[in-house]
Amino acid sequence: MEKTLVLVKPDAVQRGLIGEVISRLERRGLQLAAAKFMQVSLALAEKHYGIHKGKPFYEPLLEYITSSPVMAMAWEGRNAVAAVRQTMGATNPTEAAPGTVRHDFGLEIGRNLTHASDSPENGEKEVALWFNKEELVEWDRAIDPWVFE
Ligand code: IDP
Ligand code: MG
Repeated sequence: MEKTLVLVKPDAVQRGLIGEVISRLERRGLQLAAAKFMQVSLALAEKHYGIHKGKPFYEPLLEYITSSPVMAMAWEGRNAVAAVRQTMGATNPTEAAPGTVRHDFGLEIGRNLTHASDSPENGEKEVALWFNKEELVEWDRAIDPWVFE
């Protein structure tokens, strides 16, 4: 099943929005595969955001993601990557669609509340970067026939 990494970033944790984000993904029908509340090390932040190295927002981004704990999660489901990106909204909260997390709770790109993998390949890679095999829970969910055709 397709997996995606979701981070409830430090701003959203500080603002008490962990439950809000989880609730939206749960209600949508996505299935939780792993979760941990953690302080992100600089080394992990650099690996996770390596693709942005050299960009003007890279250093502030590392500072942001390591500034306070995050809630890291792996979610799965058919088309989980696209579905979760849609629920989070566009990177810049003032461009995110109403009803998305970033629109509903954010105003600035540098405090945009969540991370979500941007492709199935990156979903696999990022879940593997943040979670080891024992942390990933495989379970059968009784409501699946009522979510997936
Ligand atoms: P994404 O999180 O929607 O995938 P990316 O382009 O991958 O967006 O950027 C990663 C993160 O870097 C964003 O979520 C945001 O926190 C931060 N970021 C991106 N562009 C800017 C910017 O122009 N200014 C400040 N922060 C930025
Ligand atoms: Mg990205």
